[in-house]
Amino acid sequence: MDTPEQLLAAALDEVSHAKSSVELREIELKFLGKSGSIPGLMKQLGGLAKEDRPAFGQRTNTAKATVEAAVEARRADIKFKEQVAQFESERIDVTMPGESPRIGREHILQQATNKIKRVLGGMGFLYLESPELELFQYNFAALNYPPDHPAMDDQDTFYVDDTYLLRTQCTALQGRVFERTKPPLRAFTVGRCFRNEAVDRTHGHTFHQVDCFMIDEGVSMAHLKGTLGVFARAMFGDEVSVRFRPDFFPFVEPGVDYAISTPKLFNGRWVELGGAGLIHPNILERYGIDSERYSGFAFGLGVERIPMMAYGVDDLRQFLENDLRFLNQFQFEPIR
Ligand code: FA5
Repeated sequence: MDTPEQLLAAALDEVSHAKSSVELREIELKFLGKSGSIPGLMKQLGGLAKEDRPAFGQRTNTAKATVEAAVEARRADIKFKEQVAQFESERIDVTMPGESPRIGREHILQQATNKIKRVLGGMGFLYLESPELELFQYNFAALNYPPDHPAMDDQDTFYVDDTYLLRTQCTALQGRVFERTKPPLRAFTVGRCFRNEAVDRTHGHTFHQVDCFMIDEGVSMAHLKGTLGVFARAMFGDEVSVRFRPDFFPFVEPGVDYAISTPKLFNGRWVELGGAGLIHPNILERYGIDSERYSGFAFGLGVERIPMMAYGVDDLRQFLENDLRFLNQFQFEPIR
């Protein structure tokens, strides 16, 4: 029969050779578990002389405590080694080149649109949207185009039926606003327009426009000029100048087209941006706005013109061709 000291020696030997926490746990159960050999020593008590029992019990407890301490110490040791091994196997080489994530960027026309929204929004114009599939009524009739007027030929479009068409100009927003809102008002929109055009480097069948307008008492061409000047400088830089020339649009009187020039762009050549003017009194009256008391200005321009001028892109068809080699070149910032 084993003595406590024999079991203690055997246990310490095995513990010291345990190689893994699993193995150590088995050894712990073998010597210290409920039916382990050290607690099993107590069964011998009955066979001992009464006076020998306390000493035997004490030797057994000493053996048990010593083995417990040895197991704990060994466990900590093994755990440390196992962790070191795990860290080693999972080591990350931070010097290895990473996989670069594919980060998208906003389309160049969206970047230009965001900038336009910030600038006009910052000047107190409310951003609104109106449908691309528009009523003939808002695209033409409400804008003072007489029936069969040749001005509509300049904006030949895609008719869905006699009532609906793909809008040719963002100016179509105006009637929708005037019938719901009384002056003073300031609003603008940016969106897609469509024309049945002979497509070339500066004309697409699908393009984008800004349309911006305000109505208040005493609004004059001076306000239009001032607003367009601030807008152009915010978009293209402080050195830009704006030129106005008479032009005809049925919904403005007087009507102008406007161009900008800056020494940094196209050697200072004038580049046309869009049309503008004072909102025609007929339109104000049609919407119950007293044209003696109120007046308004409106201007529109092609969004494509902005990055074309900022980057010297000479063919707007590239904007919608989705060639990433082209699109990835642009991070729109004003030219300063
Ligand atoms: C208009 O569309 C008027 N609605 C502008 C306006 C608004 C005048 C408010 C007065 C008051 P126009 O047809 O000229 O006007 O177009 C304005 C601008 O849109 C052009 O200068 C050009 O920059 C752009 N644009 C017109 N057609 C196309 C096209 N097919 N492709 C690309 N851009 C175009």
